[in-house]
Amino acid sequence: MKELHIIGVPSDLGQGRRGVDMGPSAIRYAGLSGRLEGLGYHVRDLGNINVPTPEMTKAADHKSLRYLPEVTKVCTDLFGMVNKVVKDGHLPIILGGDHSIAIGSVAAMANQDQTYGVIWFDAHGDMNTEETTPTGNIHGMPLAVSLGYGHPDLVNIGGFQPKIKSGNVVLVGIRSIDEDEAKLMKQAGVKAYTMAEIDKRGMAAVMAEAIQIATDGTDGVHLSLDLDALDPTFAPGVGTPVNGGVTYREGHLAMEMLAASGAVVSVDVVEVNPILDKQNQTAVMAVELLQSLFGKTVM
Ligand code: B3U
Ligand code: MN
Ligand code: MN
Repeated sequence: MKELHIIGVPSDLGQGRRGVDMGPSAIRYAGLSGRLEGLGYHVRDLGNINVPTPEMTKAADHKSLRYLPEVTKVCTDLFGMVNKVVKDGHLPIILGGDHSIAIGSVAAMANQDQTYGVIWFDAHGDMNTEETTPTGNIHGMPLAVSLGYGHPDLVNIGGFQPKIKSGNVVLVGIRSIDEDEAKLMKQAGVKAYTMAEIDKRGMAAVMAEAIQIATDGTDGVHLSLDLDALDPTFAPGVGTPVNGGVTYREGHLAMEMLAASGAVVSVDVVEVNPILDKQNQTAVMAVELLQSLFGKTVM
């Protein structure tokens, strides 16, 4: 069995609200390593990537790409670290931090001899660019960047682009898309399962298709799990909560189906903001979802 290697990225540079920088601590405090060891895995925690705090930097001098140099550096460092973990034969679990960090982790997975599909759990499309962003926050852009759209400093992390092909990329859980972002999603040809589709067809049917798309002709799947995909009832501690999300049971079903597929080779767990929580409940939810993802069953 592969070892699971945990990497924390305490970054809140990619979004507008403080607190997601505490995500890695919150998820560790919720017992991640012990829970995964309880499932029989060898777990190694590699600690955190060094991330500057917003107070250290000259803030928003780039209005439509806030903290561009800092985010680029963090993602480049993460690229190096994840790249090494995977080349050494281990499975990386990357704890955010805001979702901008996925620019680094997806880049590392794309840098391997194998090719991987991507399943992106999110309330949002994360398909904005410098031209379409309403906020300037880079956490609204990582999927676009991975597909080759966006600022060259971000798109070229790792020295090649695009990182992924739209034919093997799936969004699940979306319910908040900006107008021009939707245009790029269509243009790029990314398959997106909205909450309406999950309501109509059920999570099981949606996930079966999502896994099919992400594994078709690939050697595995990178799961990018934004906790805001879940309904705020179950995951209130996220930077930008949106009502009408994935339920506790649907979330676990999705993770169990991914576990059964045996396809997952790397995971991001992002946007956990414990400041907005009661008793660390969103990090606890994240850890429970990871238990299901790594094979926890009832019997
Ligand atoms: N689409 C908006 C809001 C947003 C994106 N991702 C999150 N929020 N978490 C934006 O800023 O790009
Ligand atoms: Mn996201
Ligand atoms: Mn989101």
